Amino acid sequence: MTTVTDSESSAPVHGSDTTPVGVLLMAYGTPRSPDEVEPYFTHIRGGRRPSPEAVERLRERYARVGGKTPLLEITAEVARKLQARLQSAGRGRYRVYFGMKHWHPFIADVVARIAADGVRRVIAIPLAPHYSHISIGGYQKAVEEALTQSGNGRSEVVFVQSWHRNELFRAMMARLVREGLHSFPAAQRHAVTVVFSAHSLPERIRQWNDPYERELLDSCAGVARLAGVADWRFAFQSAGSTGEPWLGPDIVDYLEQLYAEGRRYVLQVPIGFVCDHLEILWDIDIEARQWADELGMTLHRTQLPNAHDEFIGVLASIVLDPEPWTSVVASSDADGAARISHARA
Ligand code: FEC
Repeated sequence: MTTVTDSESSAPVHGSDTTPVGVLLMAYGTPRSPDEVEPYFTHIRGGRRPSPEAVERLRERYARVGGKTPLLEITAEVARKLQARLQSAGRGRYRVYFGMKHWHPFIADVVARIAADGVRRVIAIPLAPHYSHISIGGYQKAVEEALTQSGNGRSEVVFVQSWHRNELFRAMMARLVREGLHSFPAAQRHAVTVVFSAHSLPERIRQWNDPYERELLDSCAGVARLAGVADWRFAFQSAGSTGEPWLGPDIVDYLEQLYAEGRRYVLQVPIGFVCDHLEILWDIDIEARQWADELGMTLHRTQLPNAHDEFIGVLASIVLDPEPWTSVVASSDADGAARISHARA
């Protein structure tokens, strides 16, 4: 059961349009127990089984962050709170669901459930603010495939692709940066270097002129301006080991560079993520922090939006006006077999 709607969530509260609209929040997915690590990892790798050593290393990382990560619970809470927010704003026709790209509840199962609930219009929102063909394109593909397979007749999915320019998102991130700066003692604050970070991707994305890096830099510049931070940097994190080059610099190497520049205090702002999970709790809180400690530097990071009310407000604003963030609409025809996708201007 993946919906968090209640029996009243499709009740019209005002206006004449009573047609239910589904909101599908999509996140990466996380194993719920050590046994699930191997099949989860295999799914991430597109079905190729990882070596037993690689599985063991990954299991160990989950063990070190407490056995599992809170990604699933946080996403469920975000969905619950968004449902309540829309309901209390008189938008009872929205029904909020959530699905995952790489683990249960899979997007395909949730799309089938939405169709079974009789919901024919869906706004699909990846819980990652910047577009890249590999990551956001993967969410989109999962939705489109599910739509084709569900065979539940005519339906339309508005796919929100990239929402980092949402003003409420930027204001929230700026607040988190300011709070992060205040986590340093006043005497150190002026010497803190703000380093934004996002998940690395294979360098080959540059060959197809992927907007990922441009969007990230635009996003960081906008948030830094709002936060009043003039000197900021950007580094990638969490690169995979797939035998091909990944985008850099990696944050761990970048700390060495900052050290060489005489910097000793760093505030990391993982702007590419919206909740606590392995790439935060392991990659930053354990790995990067340990490296900073060894160098004799102090590394703090900003809090993640998680299920904070302000983030719920960001998502609600996207749901109520998805057009600026949308470029793809996918629809299945009456017999549910075909789908059409087209780019919006
Ligand atoms: O808390 C958790 O259990 C889940 C943490 C998690 C998030 C996440 C987000 C993103 N990833 C992105 C791209 C890639 C590419 C590969 C890749 C591999 C992994 C592995 C784990 C993992 N990712 Fe992830 N990612 C999370 C976890 N990711 C575990 C496998 C072990 C490893 O490489 O560390 C490489 C795939 C391959 O091998 O072929 C590419 C991107 C995001 C941010 C957008 C999003 O959240 O969807 C991009 C959270």
